[in-house]
Amino acid sequence: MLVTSPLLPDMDEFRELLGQVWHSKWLTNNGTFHQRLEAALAEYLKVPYVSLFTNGTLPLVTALQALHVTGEVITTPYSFVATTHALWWNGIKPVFVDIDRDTGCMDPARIEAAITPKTTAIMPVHVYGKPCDTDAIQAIADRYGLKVIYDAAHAFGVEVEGRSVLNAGDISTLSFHATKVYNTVEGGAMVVRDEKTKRRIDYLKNFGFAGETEVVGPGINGKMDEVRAAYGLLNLKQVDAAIAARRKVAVAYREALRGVEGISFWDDLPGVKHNYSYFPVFVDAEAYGMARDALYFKMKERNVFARRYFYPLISEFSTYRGLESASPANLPVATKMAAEVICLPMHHELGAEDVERVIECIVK
Ligand code: T4K
Repeated sequence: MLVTSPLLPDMDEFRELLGQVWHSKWLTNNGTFHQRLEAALAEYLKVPYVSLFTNGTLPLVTALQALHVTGEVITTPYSFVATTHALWWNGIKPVFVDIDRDTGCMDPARIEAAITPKTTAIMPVHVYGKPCDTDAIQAIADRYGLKVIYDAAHAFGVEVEGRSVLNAGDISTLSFHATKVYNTVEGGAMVVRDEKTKRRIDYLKNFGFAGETEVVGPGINGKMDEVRAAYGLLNLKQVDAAIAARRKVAVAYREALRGVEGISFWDDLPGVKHNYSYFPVFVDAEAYGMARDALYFKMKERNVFARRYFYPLISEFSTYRGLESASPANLPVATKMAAEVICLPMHHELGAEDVERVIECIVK
């Protein structure tokens, strides 16, 4: 049993759309499926504008460029490595701050002390789809004149009090990788507030071309093709059902694991529409009587492939380890969480028997 399984569209329906792509002979560069998916996603996600990308890393790289972010950016070490790599690709120095134990997201109380005259932006992550404290982060950004770019790779469809979390900050980015709640095989998107920015992003993801002969900046090739946009349109029809199935799994895990000594997890937050993209549990080695890694390998022996997302911390990888802010003393909460976390299998196809098998590994 793997940690996740991709949501796949109906093969016949996909074949039908593929036929349309073949017939049109228009394969990429802002084709009709691309346009339709952008509009459909903006509506589904309750956001003003969506610009599709070929993966979830390039919108991060492009957002930083589009907002002219330079110098230093305050970010979290508790994420997938792409978050910090996007800064590196822009020649920006990452400054890591610690996270909040209750959400896994950047702790706003740690941000101000990390601001220097070189700081130009904050790049938090709604990790596991848990919303950051966006009000607190925005208040600091406003006070210091900083941009905010949310890596919302995990936050597809997440809402707080009926409003999309993707509307926070200046820009949010999404990943539609095969392992995500909603996927287009590989894919991603940027969520922007206004038409002018959307146009600029559309230029930048197409090498900077604004028309046949004008290039407005050093853009990149970040475009999504027609085949994946068509696939994405079909997956959008079934993503609600997939999220509902994931929720059932989360409820079953919580029911079975509540009260198991040394195992903790998060409950749903009031007022939040979650997407159940991951189900992290935390292993207190002493109280549980077994370290996280021992449990992870025990599960593996039983063919239950959980994952240690996000271990090691980004700040522990060789590229970033030398930074002052990467020291474990600066990141005690993140360091502890990375040592304790294990993400249990979580996807739309897991049945009661699968859940039972996972639980048996942990409880017995
Ligand atoms: N920001 C954040 C916060 C992110 O989490 C990510 C990506 C990004 C940015 C960048 O977005 P992208 O550029 O990737 O769109 C996976 C994904 O590759 C990555 O997209 C994701 N985050 C990260 C958290 O997880 P791996 O190395 O763990 O993937 P892999 O190949 O080990 O797959 C995990 C499990 O999924 C496998 O055990 C089996 C299953 N699987 C996987 C694939 C690819 C399938 O069943 N089918 C498949 O096709 O990184």
